Amino acid sequence: MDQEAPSTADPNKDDGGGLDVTEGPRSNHNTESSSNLVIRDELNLKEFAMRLLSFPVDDFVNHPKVTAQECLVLCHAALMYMSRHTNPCLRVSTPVNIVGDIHGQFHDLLRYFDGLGQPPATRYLFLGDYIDRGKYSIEVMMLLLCLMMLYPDSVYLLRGNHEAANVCLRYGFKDELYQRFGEEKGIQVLRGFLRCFQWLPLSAVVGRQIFCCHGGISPSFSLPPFLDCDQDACVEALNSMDRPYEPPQFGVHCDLLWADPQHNVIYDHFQITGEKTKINWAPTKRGCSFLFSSEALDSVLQQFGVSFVVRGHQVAKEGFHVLLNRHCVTVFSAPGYSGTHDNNGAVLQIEKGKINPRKPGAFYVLKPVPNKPFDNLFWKG
Ligand SMILES: [Mn+2]
Repeated sequence: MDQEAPSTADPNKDDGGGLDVTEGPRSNHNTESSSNLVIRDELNLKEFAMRLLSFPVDDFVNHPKVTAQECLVLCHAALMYMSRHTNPCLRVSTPVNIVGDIHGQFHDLLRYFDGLGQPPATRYLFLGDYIDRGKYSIEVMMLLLCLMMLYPDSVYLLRGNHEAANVCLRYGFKDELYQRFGEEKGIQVLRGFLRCFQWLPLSAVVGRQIFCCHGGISPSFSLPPFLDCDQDACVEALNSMDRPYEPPQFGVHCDLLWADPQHNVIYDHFQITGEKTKINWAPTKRGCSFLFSSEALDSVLQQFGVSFVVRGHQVAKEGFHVLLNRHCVTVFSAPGYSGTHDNNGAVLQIEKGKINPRKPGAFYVLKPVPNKPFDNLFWKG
């Protein structure tokens, strides 16, 4: 079905039925006839952002009002926006705050905005994993998509491995949508989000000196089309990928979403000669992609002409973890992750201008709020 919200829809009724955003980008996007709920309109986007931004950070019982219809309309608008205005590899200028995994912890997202400033006055690059685990994933995703469209020069979003059908059906997001909107509307909204996720950019280069992605680097960077490429040619090769897509099980797009750094030296266990062989890429327990060594990282840094890789994807006790000769920075921004960890959350603050190749920036750290009601905030298991 190729249609917007029917013009006969009652704006006061949260009726997701009939809103089937099934197609990709369309040129004939007529918001006038689509619905009385014209969330694409800038004023209404602002109103919607304000509704979420003004939610009290200590209210762990209620949710801000977000309807199924608003989700569908905003997802489609975000899909249209990303297909027209983003590349798979973004260029982001400084100053910028780099935010790691949020995982449905909406209150903590608001706490970062309180501490560091709201867009557009403050610029943010988010490294993905907005959803799952926490029970406010709808609010996190909707606010960030909304801010991305309102403030294109201040809010940049990358895809995380959780922004994919085979992951978010299992770790809470699907259940949250079903619980909030009922099964019938919930599945429509889920489809809308999944279609939107298929357009999220995968990587970014900050100030020409930092490479950012959710997971990590790829052994595919030493193969065509990346072989012998400098930064501009690598970015061009990354941008040649087709969207929309679901993350594949192997290859560069899988690695950008799933790879992890490995601090210790990795040895090959296949010992025909009895000698241990040091290797730079090893299989991981996650079931796809690789662990990468310091040497593997250094060759990719040299190829891209950057000083650091900044990525999320792994819980860090302090909210951040600097490793591989200080060339790889993990940023994890969900304090008290999943209700089962007592980790801090952190955001990496990159200042304006040239980046120090020894130290990319400072960390803004949030401690977990004690005694939060676990059942209201997190999915079990
Ligand atoms: Mn992840």
